[in-house]
Amino acid sequence: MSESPQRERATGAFDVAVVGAGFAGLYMLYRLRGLGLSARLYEAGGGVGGTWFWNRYPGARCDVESMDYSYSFSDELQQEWKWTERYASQPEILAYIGHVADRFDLRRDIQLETRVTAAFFDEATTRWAIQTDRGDRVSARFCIMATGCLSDAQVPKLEGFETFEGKWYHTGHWPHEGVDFTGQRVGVIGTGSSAIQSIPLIARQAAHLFVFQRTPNFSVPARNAPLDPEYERQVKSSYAEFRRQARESRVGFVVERNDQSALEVSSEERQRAYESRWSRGGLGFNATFADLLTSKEANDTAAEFFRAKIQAIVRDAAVAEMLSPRDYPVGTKRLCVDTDYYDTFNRDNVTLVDVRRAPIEAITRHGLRTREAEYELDSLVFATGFDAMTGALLGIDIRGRAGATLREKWAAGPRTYLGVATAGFPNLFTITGPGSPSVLSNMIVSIEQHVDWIADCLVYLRERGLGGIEASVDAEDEWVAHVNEVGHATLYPLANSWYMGANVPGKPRIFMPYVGGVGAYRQKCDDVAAKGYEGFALIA
Ligand code: FAD
Ligand code: N01
Repeated sequence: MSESPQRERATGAFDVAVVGAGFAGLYMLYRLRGLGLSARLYEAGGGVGGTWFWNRYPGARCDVESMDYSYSFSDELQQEWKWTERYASQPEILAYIGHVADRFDLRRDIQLETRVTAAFFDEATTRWAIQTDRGDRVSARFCIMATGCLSDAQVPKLEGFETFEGKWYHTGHWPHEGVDFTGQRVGVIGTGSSAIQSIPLIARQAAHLFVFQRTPNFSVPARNAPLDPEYERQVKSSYAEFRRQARESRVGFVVERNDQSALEVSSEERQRAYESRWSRGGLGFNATFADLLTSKEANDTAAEFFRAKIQAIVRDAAVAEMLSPRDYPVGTKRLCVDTDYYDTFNRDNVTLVDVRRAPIEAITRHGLRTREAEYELDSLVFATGFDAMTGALLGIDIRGRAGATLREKWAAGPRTYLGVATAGFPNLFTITGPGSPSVLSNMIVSIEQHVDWIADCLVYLRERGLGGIEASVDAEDEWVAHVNEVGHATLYPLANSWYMGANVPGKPRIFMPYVGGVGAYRQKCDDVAAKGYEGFALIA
């Protein structure tokens, strides 16, 4: 990317400060411009794109189809952009976001390579004071966090880490120039989505690849392919309707749903249904039956199907068994979508190491030691994920009324009203914050919905000459209880997932996203707005 960071320090006052230049921040900036509001956007990275700027590991790719995973706000944009594949690759998505930034002239209000370190609310002026690591000090009436749900990369604290003499990488901070593993002994720690995408490609390059697995994952084939021109033409000819259906759906894209229980059909019919989804590929697998995420018994039939597939693909029975998840239901950790993942374990140069049974004890000068063995490595790849949903927000020293910190308020888990605001922090918005559907959906749909809702809210306040808005404690308590209730009516809490905060030592175990569905959630947000922002206090 040929983006030279703008080095000018910002001072002074804006209507709005936005943090983060991913899909959320860029669209927010676009809307603010349209409203004639002054805005400054700060981005820690050296370019726009967020997730797609940072995650440049081999095989990085979307698992929501490209015709869905794109902005809908401009018909010209969606008509003119041409995706090349069913699932867009990271470089293509990054090119798309860059195109959006240029096409809508967004870059002039974006300050790159600038991390927001603090945001303090001043009750006397009803304004936020924003500080950055580059010395900026600005004030803004509104502060909008577009900091991302999966942007705070986690490298586990392992003894001896600093002594490692090889090279190490995190998938979420991949070098822009790429990495050549040719001839190397490479270790990958983790078997989540990032690992599952990168392992087959690293295996083709490395002399030997060791995969250090703590928990096996369920993964369905992507069946990626060049985008079918006929499908593209069909979608583009009715994009408005296509988008409407996505907005009203459960997950932000339309999947063929089946209202039947997995338990009400014969085992032959069930097998046919799973086979058909498996051969179509992708996340639609979750919708094979209506109760896969609510009935353990139903889910067991899907888990059994996966394990049989793994055993059919992987020739070594012991390795196949190690790759077979047995202690959490399908879909309760995000379902992975892969190209040749399981088959990669048939290669002679790939070794799967079970670090659940024999945990990693230390990183050494020349590799890694588990309780059972020592592995010599030239490079180590951490595919160890993120402090999801709250990490980036709590990485900023955010203080609301009476100097209360968000960190303290959320010490036992995030508390929000609708995932977009939190009591005690007036005029602060969190795009796709905890308590909203966000990571359980096609995130572009959820991002656009939040951004539009916030933009409408700002118009509402302006038209009435109001200085601000703040979630009430009662509305927030009710929402948190509702989010918990619907979450616990599903199987999600049964997994040690990042949805539950389980991947970060010491993080509270709370099911953070809202599982009530994108369409129903949108309706709820619209109702709140229609009732004069019910559950919020309006500030004169
Ligand atoms: P991000 O893209 O994460 O952008 C947030 C930005 O905020 C980052 O650039 C970060 O540097 C910046 N930032 C954070 N804190 C600060 C600070 N204090 N100061 C300044 N800047 C800050 N979602 C899907 O729906 N489908 C997919 O297929 C899919 N695939 C994914 C694949 C990967 C590898 C990952 C990691 C995530 C994927 N996601 C997917 C989720 C993805 O994060 C969202 O789809 C979307 O890109 C999020 O956009 P965002 O703008 O909300 O956040
Ligand atoms: O991260 P993860 P990710 N020792 O947290 C293991 C999106 N995404 O970057 O399960 C040993 O899922 C950890 O083990 P365990 C998508 O939403 C999408 O892969 O905690 N192992 C796990 O195996 C996704 O869900 C795509 O036992 C350790 C792995 O590291 C989200 O981003 C692609 C460990 C982390 O998996 C995050 O995915 C990529 C330790 N100390 C990402 N610490 C698409 O396909 C962690 N692990 C679209």
